[in-house]
Amino acid sequence: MTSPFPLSPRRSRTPRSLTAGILAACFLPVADAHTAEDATAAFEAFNKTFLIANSPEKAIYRKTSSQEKVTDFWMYAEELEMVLDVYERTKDPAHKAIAISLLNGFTATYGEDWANNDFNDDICWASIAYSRAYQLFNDPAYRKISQHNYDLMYDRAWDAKDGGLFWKTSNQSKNACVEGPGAIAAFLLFQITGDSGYRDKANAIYDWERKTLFNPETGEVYDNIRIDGRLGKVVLTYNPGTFIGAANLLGHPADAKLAADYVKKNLSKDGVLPQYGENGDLAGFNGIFLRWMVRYMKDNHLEADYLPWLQLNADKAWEMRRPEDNVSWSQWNKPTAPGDRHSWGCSPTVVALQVVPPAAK
Ligand code: 7K2
Repeated sequence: MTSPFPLSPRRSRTPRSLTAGILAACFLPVADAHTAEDATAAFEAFNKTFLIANSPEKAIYRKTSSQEKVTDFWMYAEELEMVLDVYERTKDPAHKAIAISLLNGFTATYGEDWANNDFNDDICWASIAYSRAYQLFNDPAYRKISQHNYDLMYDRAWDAKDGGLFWKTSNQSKNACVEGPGAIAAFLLFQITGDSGYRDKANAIYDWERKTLFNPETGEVYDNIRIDGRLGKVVLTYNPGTFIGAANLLGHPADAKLAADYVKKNLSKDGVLPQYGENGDLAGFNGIFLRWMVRYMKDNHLEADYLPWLQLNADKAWEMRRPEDNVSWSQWNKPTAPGDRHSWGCSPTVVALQVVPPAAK
């Protein structure tokens, strides 16, 4: 694919011996390096394809590029996080305005009280998004929404006898997708309210997840445990992602390293994160992984260990975009197909380009 920025250096033009040396050193395939301009272009392309503005103050993301239907609750919550990633990078008032209109669209669609959503993880994801929105924009309404819904989730989800948050209100399993986000959401609430009770909750949830769903021998973060004690042992990238995020926030960098190294060495193929299909929950998992992985890397100054690998993923994500509209899906080993696309499946590319620092020129 021809680069829209012909002046930017293309690694594929480096002399063969040097390329071979780089390859031998990192065992990673080579892709064109992404730039800050690409990161903005990716966001603009996503909005052109998936954003529907009802008014200047209210917008939503649609589920697919061919339908008006709004994207599902938890996918929308994570797409809000994607937009906050954009604003954190650019601090551009125009991006702030887009974020606020989409936050308005979220509450217009799903309300300010989420008690009728049976998925405890959904409430954690959205609580994280609203706490982050408060941290960035200082509007107390966002803090209130986050706190109110986290509290009602926690009251129904925490197992006072055995520990852990139940995934759904039917209380049949405890899943990493609620534990990691539940710990992160509690810690953010501690940061924005000053109430140390939230820090205690974050620690208790994290400790339970580490004891129950984490394998310190291998670094695996398992998906879930059912009430009959059976473990669902699949490792899906968003779970190590939020485990790493919580471990980093709560002061357990050695745990974060084990989980990160497992994803790097055992889940990536030729360095590229798993090729989750675009249709369904898994489609956006690599964006969640990258958000928390990069934060951990930066906070602990581990660029030498992880940055080339993470840049490879961001670069591949962008390289696989469709030249006609710059939209890129979730499978970074093959070019984005023409036709109808899912917004959730196209969000990890946008996240990757925001959070992964571009290679220095
Ligand atoms: O089984 C859980 C989880 O443990 C697993 O990792 C994923 C992916 O699937 C569910 S969680 C995904 C969602 C299902 N639809 C509605 C969403 O709100 C919900 O959280 O296999």
